[in-house]
Amino acid sequence: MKTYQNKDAIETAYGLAEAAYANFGVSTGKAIKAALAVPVSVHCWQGDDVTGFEGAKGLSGGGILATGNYPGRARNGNELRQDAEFAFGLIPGKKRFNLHSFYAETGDKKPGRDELEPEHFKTWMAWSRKKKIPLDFNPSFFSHPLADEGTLSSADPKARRFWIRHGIASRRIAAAFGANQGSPAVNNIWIPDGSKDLPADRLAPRQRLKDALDEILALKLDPDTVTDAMECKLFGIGSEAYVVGSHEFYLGYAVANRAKRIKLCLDMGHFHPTETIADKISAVLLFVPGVLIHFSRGLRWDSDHAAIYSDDLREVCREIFRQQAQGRIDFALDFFDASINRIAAWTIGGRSIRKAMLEAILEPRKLLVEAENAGRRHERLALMEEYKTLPFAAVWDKLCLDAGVPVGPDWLAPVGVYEKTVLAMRK
Ligand code: RNT
Ligand code: ZN
Repeated sequence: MKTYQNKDAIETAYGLAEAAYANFGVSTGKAIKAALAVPVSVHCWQGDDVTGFEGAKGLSGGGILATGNYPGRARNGNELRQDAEFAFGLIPGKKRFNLHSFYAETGDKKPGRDELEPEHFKTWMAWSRKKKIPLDFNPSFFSHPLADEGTLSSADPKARRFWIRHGIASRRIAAAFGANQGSPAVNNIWIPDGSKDLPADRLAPRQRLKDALDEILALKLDPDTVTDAMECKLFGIGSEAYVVGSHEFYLGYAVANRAKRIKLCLDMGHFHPTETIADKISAVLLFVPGVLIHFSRGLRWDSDHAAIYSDDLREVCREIFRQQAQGRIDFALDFFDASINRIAAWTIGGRSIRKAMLEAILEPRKLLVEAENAGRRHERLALMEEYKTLPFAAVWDKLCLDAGVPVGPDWLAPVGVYEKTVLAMRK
C-alpha cells in the first residue's frame, strides 16, 4: 500500500484547511492542541477478551459476552502491557489505562477478590509511573462462581457480603493508584445483576443494591486519589427483562448522595438500541459532579462492538465541547471484539474518539450560538450543514503528524508486522 506519511502533502493540504476553518472563525492549530490534551482511558480488557489473570478460560456469566477466536490474545501482564504500549504508539493524544480487578498479578498466591490489596497491582503501578500512563480501576462483579445469582443485589447474604468486601477492596486499590500517579483514579462500579425473564419483584434487589452501595461508600477516601462512578444499563445478555442497576437507579443514587461526588457512567451501548446518550449529558451534568463515558457501539443485542467514528459518537463529542464540559467528562473506551486483531480494535476505537473530539472542537460554536440567540434558525442549520464538508481530513492528518503517530491507514502495516512477529508466537 502507498504511504500516507507524506509530510509535504499533509502540510499543503493543512494550510488550505487552516484557511477554510479560519473563515468560520476557528483556529485549527488551537483545536489540534486541545484535542491532543484530553486523556482517553484505554480499557485493558480488549487485549485479552475480558479474561483476566485468575486462570479463567474466558468471560463468563453476566450480561456481557466476548465472541470470536482471533489468535494472539494477551495471556499475562507482560503481554498485555506490551500490546497496550504498541497500540498507544498508534493512537494520538494523552492516554490512561483502565484495569479490572482480575488483572491483579498475585504470583503463587490466590487471594479472593475480597482480599485484593494495592500490592497485587504493584507491577501495574510501577509501569504506570515509568510510562506516565495514569490508571483507572473497576471492581469485577462477573466471571466468578459467587456471581451466578447476582452480586451486590443478591438475596444470599454470604454472596452479597463477599461482593461488598470486593467493592471496598477495589476502592482502596483505586486510591492507591491515585496516590501513585498524583491524580485521582476513577473507580467504576458496574454489576450484571438482573433477570432474563420477567421478575415478580423489581424492588427488593434494588433496595439491596442501594444498601450495599451505602456500605461500600461509607469508607471515606481522599478525593484527590479516587473518584467513584456507577454504570447504568437497560438490558444485557441474559438480563433482557430486568437490570437492577438501571439508569434511574444510579442517577437517583448519585443525586441523593451528592456529598459523595459520585459520577454517572453512561455507556453508549446501554440504552434502547435507537437511544443515544448525547442529549443526556447536559441534563445529568446539572445534578452530578461528572460523567464517565464508555465509548462503545451497540449492535443489535450486543453493547460492546468497537467504537467507530459514527454519527452517534460524533454527536456525543459535539455535545461535550459545545457545553465546554470536557473538564467534567472522563473519556473511556469499553468494547471487546475477540474476532479481530485486538491491537487494531484498540487503535480503531482510540483514533475514532480523538477524531470525533477534534471535529467537535473545530465546530464554529460561536457562530451557531450567535445565530441561535438572534433567532436566525435557518442560519444555524445552514452553518451546521456547511461545516460538515469543511476539509476536516487535512486537520486530522496534521494532528496525527504532530502527535507522531501514523497518518491514515499507515498504522495497519506495523500492526501486521507485530501480528507476525509477536502475536503469532502465542500458541
Ligand atoms: C458492561 C459494562 C462494563 C463492562 C466492563 C468490562 O455492560 O459496559 O463497563 O463492559 O466493565
Ligand atoms: Zn461499559
